[in-house]
Amino acid sequence: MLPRLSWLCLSLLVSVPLCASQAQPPALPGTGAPASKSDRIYCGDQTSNTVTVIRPWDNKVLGTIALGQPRLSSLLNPQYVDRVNSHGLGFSRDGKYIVNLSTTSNTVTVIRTLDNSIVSTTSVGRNAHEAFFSADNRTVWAGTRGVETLAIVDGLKGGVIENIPAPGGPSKVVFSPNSDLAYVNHIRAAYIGIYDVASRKLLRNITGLADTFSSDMMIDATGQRLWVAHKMTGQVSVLSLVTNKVVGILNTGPETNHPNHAIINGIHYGFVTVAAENTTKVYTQNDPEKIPTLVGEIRSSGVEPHGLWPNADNKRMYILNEHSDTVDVADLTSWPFKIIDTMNVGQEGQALVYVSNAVPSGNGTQNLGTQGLTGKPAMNALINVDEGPRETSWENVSSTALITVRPAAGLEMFQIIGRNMELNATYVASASCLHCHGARIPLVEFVASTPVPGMMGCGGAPQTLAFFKFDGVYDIKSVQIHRKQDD
Ligand SMILES: *[C@@H]1O[C@H](CO)[C@@H](O)[C@H](O)[C@H]1NC(C)=O
Ligand SMILES: *[C@@H]1O[C@H](CO)[C@@H](O)[C@H](O)[C@H]1NC(C)=O
Ligand SMILES: *[C@@H]1O[C@H](CO)[C@@H](O)[C@H](O)[C@H]1NC(C)=O
Ligand SMILES: *[C@@H]1O[C@H](CO)[C@@H](O)[C@H](O)[C@H]1NC(C)=O
Ligand SMILES: *[C@@H]1O[C@H](CO)[C@@H](O)[C@H](O)[C@H]1NC(C)=O
Ligand SMILES: *[C@@H]1O[C@H](CO)[C@@H](O)[C@H](O)[C@H]1NC(C)=O
Ligand SMILES: CC(=O)N[C@H]1CO[C@H](CO)[C@@H](O)[C@@H]1O
Repeated sequence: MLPRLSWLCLSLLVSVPLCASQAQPPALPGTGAPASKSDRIYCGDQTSNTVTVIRPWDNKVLGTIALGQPRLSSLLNPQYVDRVNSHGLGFSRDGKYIVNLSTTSNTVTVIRTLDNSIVSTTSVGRNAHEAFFSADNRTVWAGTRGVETLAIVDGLKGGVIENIPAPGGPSKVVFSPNSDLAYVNHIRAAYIGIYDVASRKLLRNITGLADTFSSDMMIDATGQRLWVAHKMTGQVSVLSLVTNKVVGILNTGPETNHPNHAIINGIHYGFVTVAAENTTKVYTQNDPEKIPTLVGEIRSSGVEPHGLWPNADNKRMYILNEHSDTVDVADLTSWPFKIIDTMNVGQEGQALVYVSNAVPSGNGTQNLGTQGLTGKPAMNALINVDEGPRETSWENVSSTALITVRPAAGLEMFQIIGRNMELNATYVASASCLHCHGARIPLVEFVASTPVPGMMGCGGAPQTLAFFKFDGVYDIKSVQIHRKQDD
């Protein structure tokens, strides 16, 4: 019943301006409201454990919503009961609610956009990752990657309504424009499950994806295209939802994060953030049955672009730089698309969503604080790893590491993304101590235990973390990493 009502509204959107303010991006041209002071952008910031709230009208960061402590602070205390690792974000079609997923504490938090207050908090299965509201603006479908089920949550009252089977570690849910169908990707199985929303039954699968691991994906405003990202292999499976088939595979690049869509001057554009290249690749795909064409890229102002979302009139794309703690604003009104502004946001942003008309009255600054807005940009350095004599056949591929340092809990969080190393070998990071006549101090030891797909014997270390006093003690430029030779 309700999905039909919303479909009716959607189908009338083109001609009935009354509904227009409700069309959320990515929106069909003419259906989304022009950018206004009521619009908001939300970013899920993992390390500061916050949601940053931005007013895109003047690109002003209004503040952050914090329900828990930043990473490390008191999370390891036996009495800590708040949420950990603010990560995925979704919203309701009426723009009244956003839903926030905490991957570590397995929680789904629903927030009222008008005043940033918490509506409900629900504990779900392991590793709640990304969720969306169905068209009733109430029921939340949440991908819980650690288990074999999807959690259907009552977003207003809180509580799990049902756990429905979704073998393979469901990661994200997106709905068709009329909300009759839900599409689900997984991190341990190479298929998209298509569910009937009303009966919550799996109708069919689309198989033939490029890889078993897919964390993120995005449907376009027409509901005809679904781009499924594969971070581990640096690819995107391009699906047609008209024929329910894989149309082709794009080799987008290492650490491919999120896709999104925009329709500009009648042309369908697909965007994909490619983190290791600090870029967002831009494709055109007018025919959903044909493989997209690469037309260019938007170079990030910062490091490791992750979540991205267009506004409702398809004139802007907002791109979150995970390792710089910034959001870039790209102008889509003239080619080539250019970055016209950059904002400092909370720490280690993952998802970003744009909600049209989120705050129809007042300025929506209630309940906001400043946790995570450190005023200190994260520092980054890309270094070559000293492998010594390599025994593998990958001596032609250079092994590198991205070092990121940002303040956390009175210390610094020292993060390493190790790439193209020797699988299962041990590495040591060290730096020269500024006050010890340059003595080199070992900082952290780690193992490159994540196999690089398609490169036998080659390993990565995607999330090495250590916490210690770095600022004022070491210079990031002095960091070195070498393979332990006795290993
Ligand atoms: C949900 O929000 C959409 C967009 O505003 C609206 O068209 C629809 O009627 C709402 N659904 C319900 C059940 O209120
Ligand atoms: C879809 O794939 C899943 C996982 O392999 C399987 O459990 C399920 O039976 C399949 N469903 C259909 C309708 O093909
Ligand atoms: C990404 O940004 C980092 C930090 O500025 C830089 O060191 C690195 O070279 C960049 N990578 C690419 C591929 O541009
Ligand atoms: C929002 O409104 C409140 C109350 O009127 C005011 O104190 C505050 O300065 C406003 N904030 C912004 C960012 O406009
Ligand atoms: C590196 O060497 C491997 C194994 O010999 C080969 O398959 C691969 O194509 C080479 N890669 C490059 C970039 O030269
Ligand atoms: C790497 O370590 C894992 C876990 O100990 C083991 O299962 C795997 O076989 C090892 N691979 C290689 C190439 O040594
Ligand atoms: C907006 C909001 O509620 N964000 C919360 C999302 O969940 C994380 C972890 O639970 C909280 O810290 C955020 O404040």
